[in-house]
This record gives sequence, structure tokens and C-alpha cells, in this order.
Amino acid sequence: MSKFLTTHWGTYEVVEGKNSKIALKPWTEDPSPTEFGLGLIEAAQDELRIRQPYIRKGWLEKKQNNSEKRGIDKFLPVSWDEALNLASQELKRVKDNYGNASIFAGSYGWASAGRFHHAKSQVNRFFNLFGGFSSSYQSYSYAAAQTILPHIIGLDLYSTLEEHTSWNELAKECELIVMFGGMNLKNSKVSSGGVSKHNVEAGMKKCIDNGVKFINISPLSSDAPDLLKAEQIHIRPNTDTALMLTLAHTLIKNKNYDKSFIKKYTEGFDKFAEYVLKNKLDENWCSKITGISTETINNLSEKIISKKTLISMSWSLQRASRGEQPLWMGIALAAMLGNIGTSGGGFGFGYASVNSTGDDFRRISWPHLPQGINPIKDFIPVARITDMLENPGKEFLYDGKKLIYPDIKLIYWAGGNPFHHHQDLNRLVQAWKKPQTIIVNEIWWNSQARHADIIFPANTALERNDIMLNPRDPIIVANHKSMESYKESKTDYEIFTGLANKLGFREKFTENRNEMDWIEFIWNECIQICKKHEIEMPIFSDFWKNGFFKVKTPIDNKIMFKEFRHNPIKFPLNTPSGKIEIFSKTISDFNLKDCLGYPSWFEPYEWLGKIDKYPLHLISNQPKYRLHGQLDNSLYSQKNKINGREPILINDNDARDRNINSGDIVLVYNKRGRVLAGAKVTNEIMEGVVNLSTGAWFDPDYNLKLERHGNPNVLTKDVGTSSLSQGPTANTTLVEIKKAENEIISKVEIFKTLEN
Ligand SMILES: Nc1nc2c(c(=O)[nH]1)N[C@H]1C(S)=C(S)[C@@H](COP(=O)(O)OP(=O)(O)OC[C@H]3O[C@@H](n4cnc5c(=O)[nH]c(N)nc54)[C@H](O)[C@@H]3O)O[C@H]1N2
Ligand SMILES: Nc1nc2c(c(=O)[nH]1)N[C@H]1C(S)=C(S)[C@@H](COP(=O)(O)OP(=O)(O)OC[C@H]3O[C@@H](n4cnc5c(=O)[nH]c(N)nc54)[C@H](O)[C@@H]3O)O[C@H]1N2
Ligand SMILES: [Mo]
Repeated sequence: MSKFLTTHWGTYEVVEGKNSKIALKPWTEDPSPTEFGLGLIEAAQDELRIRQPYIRKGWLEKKQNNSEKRGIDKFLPVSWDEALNLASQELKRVKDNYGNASIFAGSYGWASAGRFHHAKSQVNRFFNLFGGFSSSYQSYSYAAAQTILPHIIGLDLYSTLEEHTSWNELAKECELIVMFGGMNLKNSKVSSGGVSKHNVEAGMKKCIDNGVKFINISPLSSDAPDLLKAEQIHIRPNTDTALMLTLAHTLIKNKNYDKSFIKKYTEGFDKFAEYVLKNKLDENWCSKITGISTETINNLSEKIISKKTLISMSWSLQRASRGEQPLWMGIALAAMLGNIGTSGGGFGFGYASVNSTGDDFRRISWPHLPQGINPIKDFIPVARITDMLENPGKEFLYDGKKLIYPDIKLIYWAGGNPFHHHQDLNRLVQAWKKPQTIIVNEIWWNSQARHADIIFPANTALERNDIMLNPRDPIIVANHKSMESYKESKTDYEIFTGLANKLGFREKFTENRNEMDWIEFIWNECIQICKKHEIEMPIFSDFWKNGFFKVKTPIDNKIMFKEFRHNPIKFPLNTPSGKIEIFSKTISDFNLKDCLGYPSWFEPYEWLGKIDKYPLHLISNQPKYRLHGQLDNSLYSQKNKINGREPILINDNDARDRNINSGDIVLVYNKRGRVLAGAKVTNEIMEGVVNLSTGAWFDPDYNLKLERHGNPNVLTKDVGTSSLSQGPTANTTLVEIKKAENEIISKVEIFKTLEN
């Protein structure tokens, strides 16, 4: 029987390796497997694994009255029983004294791919049974989109992604794909919940074979894969809205936009057109903002109107100051071109940002682990965590409503790493000292573990059985346990079972099922769901033995808004007007200064149009050789480092001005922090812009006020996209760079654990 491992970045066969160890082999079903996943076996056994439960020394000595040393303190190993006693007593104390709303278990993060062991599902189930918790809403990936899409196209984010026109359809009719933020194939390696086959490259090839042309509008030319042979237009980060507004301006001025589409399918175009014309948002205005020549801008407007065009936007565009605008404007521009609802074009949001966008099968909503209901209503938009900790009781705006930050005394986190994902980490480090207690389940001694009080050592996916059940993937895969638990580590399920036991609700939590019982339970739910779709499934034992099941979902070559285009009266959008809202009265009535009723240009708070001390725009894209911070300790990620530091891409001219060469260790800094990185001098990146991918493990030296691995979030600003969405804005950051002095470099110690 073949054994399988399922991960967010692909499926692997588990085979025998050297010295009677196991090894991973890319699955033969996958046409473009992900190499970096092979590093999991070593990483799962490296010296950075957490061997047993640990308690922070200062917390154990003085309990919750000592949080100042959180992050620098030593840890003491304790037995499972002691750790569970301490954690359960603390949970109970906080609940009794301050109520469940004082516990924050928003616990954002990607964790691992299996459906049953999905850490956030386990957290939710446990805390709902415990009386509830303050939660978080939205994703760091596309928070601005999650908020604004329902207002302007009447679909939530997930339905929008599902509606995307398939690659097959685009290949048939589309002539030009204009990619704002590119379509980097490295990003399409992953899909939250697991991947069986990587399909994006094949989709792109189909388009190329049928003569579709591509234009890449991005500060980084490598955002367009070579196979696309894309024309490159470098744009200053965060100015895409200005370029799109000018393209709209030209179409309005030349009266060659699709007037009948606008009339029949959109709302409020006149107000938008008035804004564009009144403010003379022409190519001269645009050129000054975007750094693109007026000639290139004019050429582009000719191309998009003369060819059937798809306006494609990467998710990264909206992880920036006023991130709602480029998305809204991209949709408005696509409406003016009139291809929405046909296979000739329209708009795209995240083709290649992950594996699944543009696939061609009908999705099935698979079951989750039953999680119950959270009786506590307090929540934050996910990226407001530091604000919440700094300002308990303070009012803030979100999607037209006033909300209040809860007063948090205890944080529980499993399967995510705020010291990876959050912005302005030096600010987070201070705010993180405010709660009385922080408990985490972690696998490795990364920054998340280091900044906790109680650490429960968690298993990797190799050490447990699970099931990959991703609605965005057509194959269900068994995840067979292929290694014993590392030392004393346990699954999140076992950890929460242990806590539930101490707190008196073990039976409610487990329903007397073990791991395999739950997996079978979930499988049986799938059988019921499939019956409704007239799809027959094998019994569980057959599936488990076979290792996977190909779901025969109907091929569905989707065309976004096809029905709406066909008959907007019979199939209206779920917006107040039933149409695409180029003007939204709802948003306009919120009366926000930072988001008007139509897409508009706002100066970012930091950008190349207004530089003083820090003249380089930092973008921090997704890493090629890992998933966020996951597997940064593995061979594939480490191979790509420069003396242990994350590479930062810098343009030849910027490097020459600063006497920097490839391979130099550089100091990247601004008013928020200082980071060491390794210089990679390249013309892939435009002048004035640098790129430092996310995910180097946050490794602060608090004495030197220095981060030593190259984590960009020490430099990024932590402020919401706008008061509408409050999304994260990592891509709006200015920095300066210089060669690092030797004294600083010599202080670096790579990956040191904090064990006593
Ligand atoms: N500057 C900048 N910052 C960004 C971004 C950016 O573009 N630029 N992107 C943002 C985006 S889009 C995202 S989605 C976030 C991602 O942020 P996260 O999802 O928080 O990042 P990960 O490193 O995947 O964190 C997952 C953690 O869970 C642990 N883990 C894995 N499996 C399990 C498990 O089964 N059980 C337990 N208990 N733990 C487990 C891993 O060891 C890891 O520490 O980052 C955001 N941050
Ligand atoms: N290998 C790998 N793949 C991943 C992930 C990973 O960690 N590793 N993470 C996954 C996750 S959680 C997510 S949310 C997606 C994110 O998917 P995306 O958000 O699409 O990906 P990014 O890599 O952040 O950004 C893509 C490119 O956008 C460009 N860009 C940045 N700012 C601007 C701008 O203002 N204007 C323009 N025109 N371009 C800009 C940058 O050059 C960058 O390379 O990726 C997923 N894919
Ligand atoms: Mo993400």
C-alpha cells in the first residue's frame, strides 16, 4: 500500500529512504510538484523541534505578574501533566475573573493541510465548548477584498474566487491579459487545505498556445513567468489605481468605452466619470505618480481597447495603503472594456496567487470538524491585533460599523505565527507583553514559541493520520502517519483533549472518538454530500487503503458572471442595484475619509512620490522556497540564503549608489526597525524598489535593536488599509539600505533555541 503525505504545497508519496529512514517522492499525478516540500522530513527531526512542554521561567516564578521578559526569558521543561495542570488552571482563572471575552483565540494562520487536525478547527471546537472567546475575522491574504467585494459585486471573496473564468475559457477567446502584480508561478504552488495537482502552468500554456498576449505591470519583472513572454511595464508600488484611473480617463475622453455594458450592467458610472474628468486624471498626471512614460500609458490604453482584455490583479495589490481601490478600480475598468461575462476577458483577482484560481471543475463544500458556536461576539478584523492589545475598550470603525476592542488577558494560539504574519513587529513585541498569559501549540522553536509562556509541542503532519479535503482540489487524499511523534510532541487534538479532560469536558470534546474515528466520521459525511451530487464514493477502508479518491465532479468551464450578462434582470447581482457598483451608495453613506463612494486615488502614507530619509520602496512578497515561515529551517530555504540571511533584491543602480555588491550583508532600516539581509543585485527589480520575501524567522537582538535573519515585518507599518476594511498593508513601506558593519554581523547566531 502506498503511503501519502498531504501538504498545502503538494502531495507526496512516502517511500523508504536511506538507513531505513523514510523519504518523500513527488506524486506521479502532479505535473509540477513542489521541490521544497521534500525538506519536511529533515525539518521534522531537526534540533529546533520542541521536544516536550515548556514553561517560561519568569511566568512560572511569578505567574502572570511578569511579562516584561516575554521573548527573552529562558524556558523550563516540564511534564505533560504539569503543563496541562498549569494551562487549565490559568484558563479557568482568567475565565472566572474576567469572562470568556478576555481570551483571544483568533489564532490566525495556515497551520497544516489535513482537515481533521486543522489547528484552527481544533481551537474553535475547544474554546466554543469552554464558553467562547474573542475571535478574528478576515485573512491577511485579501482582507480589503473580503470587505469591499460584497458591496461592489454582491459576492463574498470565496464565491468570487470560485466564479473565476477558467483558463480553458480564457484560452478560447481572450486576446490580452494585463497582469497588475504579475502571475508568479511560485505562488501557485500552494492552496490552503492541500494540493493534489498543480494546474496553473498548464492553464497558462494553453493561453500562450492560443496566442493570448500578456503584459506584466509590476515593479518586479520576474512576477511574469518566462513562458508568458510578457511585455514588462515597471510601476511604482501602490500606484496601480492611478494607472487604471488614467486608462479610464482616456476611454471616457475618447468615448470608446463600452457604453451599452456600462448602462445595462453597472451603477453610478456618471459620478465616477465626473471625478475622473474634473480632476484631469490624464497621462501627464499618471506619469508623475506611476513613473511610467506617457507614451507607454497611451500605448497601453490603445491595446486594452483594441483587444479582448482581462484585467488581472494579484492579491498583493490590496495588501497596501487604501488597498480597496486598485481592486474596485480594476473591476470598473474591466466593466468599461465590456468583456465581463464572456470568455474574452473581464477581471481576475488572484490567478496564480494560489493553485486553484481558474480551475475547471465544480466545487463541493466538504464537511469540517464540527466546531459548535462561539457565544462571544467580540471580534477584530484580523490585522488589528496590536491595536487591540494596545487599546482595550477603544472604538474603531469597520465596514461602516463602530466596534470596540476587547480587553485581552490571555492569548491562545495554535497553527499560526503572528511574529511571521503581522506588521511592525517591534510594536507587536511591546503589545504582546500586555496579556497576563500566552499559550501556544508549536512544532518548532520559532519566534512564536519564543514569545509564549506555556508551550505545548505539536506534531507535524508526518506524525499523524489525516484527510486532505479541499473544495478547491478535485482529489481527496489520505494522509498516512509515517513517523512516530517526535520525542514527547502530540497532535493538537491530543493537546486539547488533555486540557478538556482537566477542565471537565473531555467527553463533549472527543465524543469518544479517536483520530481514526474522526477521520472516518468526516469521510462518511462526504459520502452523504456526494450522494446529493450523484457521485458514488467507496467505503472508508477502501479509500484509506487506496490512498486517494478522484472526485468525479462535473467539468465546469466557468465564465464569471455569464448568467448575469445573459439576463441581468433574471440573474441580478446581490448588490443594492443588482448591478456592478462603480458607485456604491452604501459605502458613500459610511462617510469615510479614506474610502469614497467610487474608486479614487489616495496617496499612500509611504511611497516613492514622497520620500525623505528612506528612499526605497520595500515590497515583501511570498517566499519561493517555503510557505511563509514554515520550513524556513529546512534545506531548501536555507540553500537560498546569503550567509544565513534572507536575500533582498536591489536594482543595479541603487546598489552602485550605495557601494553594495551581491553577497554583501546589508542593513535595511527605517524609523520602525533594523534588519540584516543578504544583497542580491539584479535588474529584475526596478530602480527605487527592493524586495525582501516574507518568512525569515524573526530573530531579534533586543540590545542591538536589530533583527538578524531578514524578516521584513520589522520594517512594515501596522495601519489598516482604510477604516472600511482595516486590512494589513505590508506592501506600503519605505526603507534605506547600507552595507552592514562587521560588528553587527559578527553578533549573529543563527537559530538558537531558548531552552534552559
Ligand atoms: N510583510 C508581509 N507579511 C505578510 C504577508 C506579506 O505579503 N508580507 N503575507 C501575509 C499573508 S497573505 C499570510 S496568509 C500570513 C501567513 O501567516 P501564518 O499563516 O501565520 O504563517 P505560517 O508561517 O504559515 O504559520 C503557521 C505556523 O503554524 C505552525 N504549524 C504548522 N502546522 C501546525 C499544526 O498542525 N499544529 C500547530 N499547532 N502548529 C502548526 C508552523 O510551525 C508555523 O509557525 O502572513 C502575512 N504576512
Ligand atoms: N511559494 C509560496 N507560495 C505562496 C505563499 C508562500 O508563502 N510561498 N503564500 C500564499 C499566500 S498565503 C498568499 S495570500 C498568496 C499571495 O499571493 P500574491 O499576493 O499574489 O503574492 P505576493 O508574492 O505577495 O505578490 C506578488 C507580486 O506583487 C508585486 N507587487 C507588490 N506590490 C505591488 C504593487 O503595489 N503594484 C504592483 N503592480 N505589483 C505589486 C510584487 O512584485 C510581488 O512579487 O501567495 C500564496 N502562495
Ligand atoms: Mo495569505
